[in-house]
Amino acid sequence: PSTVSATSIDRPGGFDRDDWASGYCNVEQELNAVSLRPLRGQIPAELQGSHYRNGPGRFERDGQWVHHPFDGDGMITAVRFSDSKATLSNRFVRTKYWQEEEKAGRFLYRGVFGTQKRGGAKANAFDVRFKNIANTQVVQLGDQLLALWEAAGPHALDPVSLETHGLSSLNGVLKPGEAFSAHPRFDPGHHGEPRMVTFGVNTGPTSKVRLMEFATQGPDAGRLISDRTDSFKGFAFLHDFAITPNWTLFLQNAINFNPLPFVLGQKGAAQCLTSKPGGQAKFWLIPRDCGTFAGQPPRIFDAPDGFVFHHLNAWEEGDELVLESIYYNDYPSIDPGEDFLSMDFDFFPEGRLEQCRINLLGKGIETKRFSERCCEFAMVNPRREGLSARYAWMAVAERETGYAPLQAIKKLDLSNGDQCLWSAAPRGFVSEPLMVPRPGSEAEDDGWLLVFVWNGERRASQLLILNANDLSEQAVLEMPITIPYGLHGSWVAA
Ligand code: 3ON
Ligand code: FE
Repeated sequence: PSTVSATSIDRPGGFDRDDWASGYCNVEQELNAVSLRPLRGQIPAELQGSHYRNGPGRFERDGQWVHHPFDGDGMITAVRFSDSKATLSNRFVRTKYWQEEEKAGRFLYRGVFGTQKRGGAKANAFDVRFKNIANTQVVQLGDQLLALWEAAGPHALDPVSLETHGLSSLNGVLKPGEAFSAHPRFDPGHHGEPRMVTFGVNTGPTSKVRLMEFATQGPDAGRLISDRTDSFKGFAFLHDFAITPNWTLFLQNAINFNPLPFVLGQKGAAQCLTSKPGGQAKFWLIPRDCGTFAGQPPRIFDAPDGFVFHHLNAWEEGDELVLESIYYNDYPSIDPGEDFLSMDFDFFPEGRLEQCRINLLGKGIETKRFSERCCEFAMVNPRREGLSARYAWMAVAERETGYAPLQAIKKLDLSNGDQCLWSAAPRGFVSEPLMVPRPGSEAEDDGWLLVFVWNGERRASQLLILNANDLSEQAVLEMPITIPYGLHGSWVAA
């Protein structure tokens, strides 16, 4: 495979820890439709729509830092593009927890990833409430935006003002407190109309997966059109899944959940997840109601070793389902004694993209690793969701092996391994790239990538628009406020 660098890299693998750490900062201001002018380049006229992002916006209260960035309250960022102009709005999700803690000026709740109330284990013991901080993803469904956090229900927001309406049952679909995944997948129209396919998990010694499909267009938008629930043996941490026209694919990691340290106030719930030695990961394949296998029971197959948060894509090929995922050697946890800002990168597992062919006739699986380079947040052209795709875009480390912060964007040709890189190193750090196809385009790599970059030199957030085909820089917009490293984002075309 050949490597093309779109920019030169003066210090391969090198970065400054303070530059990196400065990207975790409280957001102090909320803006409403403030104009953004490009620092360089031009906003393409065909780029018309809204880019929504979610991610932690508050890391510290009263001098106490969250134990892990995933415990930060969700803040929504909206960048709207129209006629080569852009505006920025941002607003915290007014969860019940955010409102109470804002008033008190300090943390009142434990975070799932290890943030504790002050006062040690004693002050935290037996407080087993989950703080729904609505920080993981934001998507539009019907006339509402949904701020998602996978262990509880969605918060509905106004798409224009970003005001929080409150927790939503989605017109009675969800029971109070029911978990609703932060990783909906958008079926581009494999069965006619486009749909949002998503799930909720209720886990324990057995795990129940509720699969839901919602209409996303026309007067029906937001209506539940399919719903099934299946039970599986064992505990499951299912952060993400993948879809094809006929299947949904889940990977049950081989991990245990021992909640005792959580109950005793010693650890956050997510710190109680540990790899199951000698355990066997499983694929859970659940047929979609609109497909050929509707109504049939799930199929279960052995999965490769390793821990997976995110999948890239999946598709059907004869008797096989092919699933591409980012594998870690182990569940990456930050222990109670560790401070995330001074964590030792050398002991953190790196994520690597692998393709797994699952034979539906039970003839086994076949796995291939695309690259050793640490990656996260990968996606294909959204029109290829569920179909075999030639290209993937993802955030990667600057160095070619081992764990390191994400500083570059990679376009990977999945057919031959060719790659193209755009790098923000040594002083820049990237978030999840979002691929937006050019309206009416045919070519799979015709469009743009929207990437938030933390510029460590300027201590500023920038939104980068790259051309998706060659990762050449189209425009750089500097934000008037700092926007910390986020989690996931979405695109709503105008
Ligand atoms: O029984 C419970 C089931 C459950 C759903 C156990 C539990 C408390 C652990 C739980 C809750 C899980 C939650 C709330 C997960 C939230 C995950 C989250 C906010 C983000 C995950 C992101 C994953 C990755 C790989 C991000 C990587 C980011 C970078 C490399 C860049 O910094
Ligand atoms: Fe995720």
